Amino acid sequence: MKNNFQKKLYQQGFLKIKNILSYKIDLQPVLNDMEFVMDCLIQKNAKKSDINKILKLDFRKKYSYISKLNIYDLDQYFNTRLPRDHVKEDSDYFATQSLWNLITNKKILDVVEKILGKEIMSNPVQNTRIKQPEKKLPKGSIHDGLSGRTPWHQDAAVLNAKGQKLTDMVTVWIPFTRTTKKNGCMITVKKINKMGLLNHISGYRGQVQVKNSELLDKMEHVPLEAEVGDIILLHKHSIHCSLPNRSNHFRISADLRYNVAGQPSGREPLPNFYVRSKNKKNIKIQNFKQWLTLWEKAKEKCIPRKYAFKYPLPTFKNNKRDLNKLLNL
Ligand SMILES: O=C(O)CCC(=O)C(=O)O
Repeated sequence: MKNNFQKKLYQQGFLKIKNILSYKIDLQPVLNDMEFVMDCLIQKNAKKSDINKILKLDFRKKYSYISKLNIYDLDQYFNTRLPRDHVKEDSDYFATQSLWNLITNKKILDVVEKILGKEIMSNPVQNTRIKQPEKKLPKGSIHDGLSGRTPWHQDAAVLNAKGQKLTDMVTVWIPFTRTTKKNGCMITVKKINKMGLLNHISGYRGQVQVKNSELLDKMEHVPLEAEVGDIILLHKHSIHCSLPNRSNHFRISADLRYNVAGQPSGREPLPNFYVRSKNKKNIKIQNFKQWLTLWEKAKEKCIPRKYAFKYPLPTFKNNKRDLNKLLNL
């Protein structure tokens, strides 16, 4: 039997929970840590004579400055997870105390519990995204989901084949800035999650993308706008993408995921650990340092194979689960 929360999420494909996080307590620490990373990058990469001046700039100006320095894979310094490909000893990622606090935030877990039940694991499909105004982006980044538009996809499709079949996962999308149609909120199509997992293909720079996604462009969209303090939940089969940031402001967000304990994470060997359980002994990862150790151990395992995760693409070998077939087109 589904509870009201589960029913609503399944009925629509998304749910907005208003005003549950505190900017000061829950969100600003993450932005402060991002700024710390920027300061480190400035110290390392800026012209010596500029460093003191640049360090005095605000968040937005510092980021704009470093984004022009041609730093290899810049988004990765601000992203919570290992890079998808080319995992190396010195691969960086944004695993900070503030993010650990967010992943294990009681207010978030209370909501997740209503969807997944009392046995919950943090799922390693996680991102933090800093999106500058699109007009400031280099051409190659406009269709890159970390810094620009995100293609139409379902979150279940970013798991490996086992995860796609067996994992009950929910996405918790968290804005650090007010997010609107103008600055690139996500959009979705109501109830489209009910179609189940669709066939995906490899899109721009290997990003996973619904096959025939141009059909979605023509459908009626729901903009997933949100205020700071709100969170948005996505059903694993919700089809969504994000709009371009056509504003003059930054759009910053995190997307965290959780799965029912005991099911595959869909991204082995990346960290997948209990964050809530009736049996306290299951909560083995209890602080930031232990979490970071999990990521470092995962990195060691990923270095020889060179990748952190791979998408099984195309998702299905035949075309029975292509969007156009299911829409009878
Ligand atoms: O924040 C975005 O632009 C995209 C997020 C997204 O697609 C996701 O969380 O699956």
